[in-house]
Amino acid sequence: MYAQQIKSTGKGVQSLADMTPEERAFQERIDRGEKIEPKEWMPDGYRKNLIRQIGQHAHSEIVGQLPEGNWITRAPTLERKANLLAKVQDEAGHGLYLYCAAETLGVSRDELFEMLHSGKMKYSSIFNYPTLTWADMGAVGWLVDGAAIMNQVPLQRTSFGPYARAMVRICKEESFHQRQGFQIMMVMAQGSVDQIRMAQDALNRFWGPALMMFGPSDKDSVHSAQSMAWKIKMNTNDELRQKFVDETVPQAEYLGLKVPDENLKLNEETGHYDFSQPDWDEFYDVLNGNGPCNHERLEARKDAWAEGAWVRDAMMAHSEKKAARKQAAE
Ligand code: FAQ
Repeated sequence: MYAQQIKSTGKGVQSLADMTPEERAFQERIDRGEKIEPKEWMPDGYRKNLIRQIGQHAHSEIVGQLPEGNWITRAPTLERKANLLAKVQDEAGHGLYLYCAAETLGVSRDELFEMLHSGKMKYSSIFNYPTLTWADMGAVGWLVDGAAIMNQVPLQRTSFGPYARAMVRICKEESFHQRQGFQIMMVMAQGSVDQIRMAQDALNRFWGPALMMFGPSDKDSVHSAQSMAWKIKMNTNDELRQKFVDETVPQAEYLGLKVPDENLKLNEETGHYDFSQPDWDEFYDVLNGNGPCNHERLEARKDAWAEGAWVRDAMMAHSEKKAARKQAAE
């Protein structure tokens, strides 16, 4: 069973008239733009949906270290190695803030990991693709972090306080990551014929999967309606995908690279780019555990968990010893 194999659980949005007085008061707080804090009353569905989204987000940050970690020892210069190492460490930090935010909702970190390892919880589809060349480090920073920020900047205004606050710091770091990736692409795109070819190849392979990061099209999105009513999500999947395309296409043009989409065209009437939808069959295939790296990524996480057992045990033993000493001294 892979992490991506899980049935969606969303339901339709309840109208104000169908709500209990408690639920209505809660919804009105959300509508007024108030933040919900962990110890306050919240509907069960709100709590569950947040645990699902924040948990998936945290897992994505942690699994997301793997494609780039692959390149730390092979980065072309010491400076590039140091930058990439710092970026991968940042992703670990993002995962930790997000696990902490999820824990405030009453789920433990052990439970969250168990759900990842047993396949009950997802992580972003993008991390099931391999990173084959150094140019992929540019494409990941530019496109993957670029898509991540597009989705996460609005989440700074999400209704759940700990999630919104975690997003503020995460977005600052992600935007640095995006620039780091763009700068790698810029050097490659101005380099030798082989380097330009590698940069174009990386864009070709990551474009579609980056578009998939925003989730299924709005008509197929299970959670959007309720999540937006609760301000767990601030925009629909298609809105953010369009925004990403509109911002990224001019950047590709600046690099002298071609976005791999024959239908891509600025629509003078709407002021937005028309573009081809990504391959949704491939998206669902990846979600069902059949992407090129699903198995490898999940095994790496399970091994890391097993190998870290002695650290967790040692920390527990240390804290128990400290607590016992404190109790004896009282
Ligand atoms: N991959 O009803 P919707 C990053 C699932 S962080 C896998 O539209 P929703 C940083 C979805 O869970 C990247 N599964 O779902 C970094 C649901 O299944 P469920 C992660 C996906 O939640 C950069 C089902 O499909 N960012 O990259 C995907 O309303 C570089 C139906 O979909 C976040 O998590 C997908 N792409 O919208 C790290 C941001 N899309 O749960 C290292 C927060 C959908 O019912 C290097 N999350 N699904 O079993 C969100 O904004 C939302 O959860 C969406 C999905 C937009 C991802």
